[in-house]
Amino acid sequence: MAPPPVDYSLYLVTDSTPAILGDKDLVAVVKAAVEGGATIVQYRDKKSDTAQLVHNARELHKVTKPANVPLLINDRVDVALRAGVEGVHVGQDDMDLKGARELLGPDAIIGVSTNTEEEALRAARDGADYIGIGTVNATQTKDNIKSIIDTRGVQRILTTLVENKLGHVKTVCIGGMNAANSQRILYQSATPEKQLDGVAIVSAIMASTDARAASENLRSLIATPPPFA
Ligand code: TZP
Ligand code: MG
Repeated sequence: MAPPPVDYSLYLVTDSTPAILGDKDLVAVVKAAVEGGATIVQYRDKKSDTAQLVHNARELHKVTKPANVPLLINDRVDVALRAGVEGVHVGQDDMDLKGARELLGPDAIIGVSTNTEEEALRAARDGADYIGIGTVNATQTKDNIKSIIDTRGVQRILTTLVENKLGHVKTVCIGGMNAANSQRILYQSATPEKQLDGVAIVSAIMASTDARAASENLRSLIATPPPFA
């Protein structure tokens, strides 16, 4: 049986650094976010060693799996395999998509970070389930940002996918997304043929003192057209 369709609408990307997570507990914050309506979670952790990554991934999976929320691992296909989670998210400098697909199999969810039309086309052609499009707005959360592409850049990528008959690939945008801008950016980046499937968020959820309420609020904003639409 084919795996169920994935809901990308509120895509939580974790961050365990003190600047964002503070002294909160990673698993507790993700649990609250899932209760509040996060639809998919990416465990992103650039600091922990492999054993810790596998441990944390398993703990996070105990929270996401019963809620039918897919858990993906950033960068590390080996960790995804060991923890038995639903997929991975790879950047342009990580394991290539075809290699990840070979290791994880056809049902795994595989996403790729993209910043340009060329990167988006390549990821879609190579069989990405979704692409992360960014960086949309300036953000402190990520080092080495290539370029800020704004809603126009997102729209150019959506248009290019459709023009190349790759409109089936799912899309989320990332970078400085929050409750104040998500509705507008979803709306303004849309083309007549294709719109974003969701927003990917780190700090607006992970740094919040109430991840559940933040997620509930974002989920309802995302589901509602902006007042000026
Ligand atoms: N990729 C592009 S921007 C970004 C990543 C992982 C970080 C987004 O974090 P925030 O806090 O939602 O701006
Ligand atoms: Mg990466």
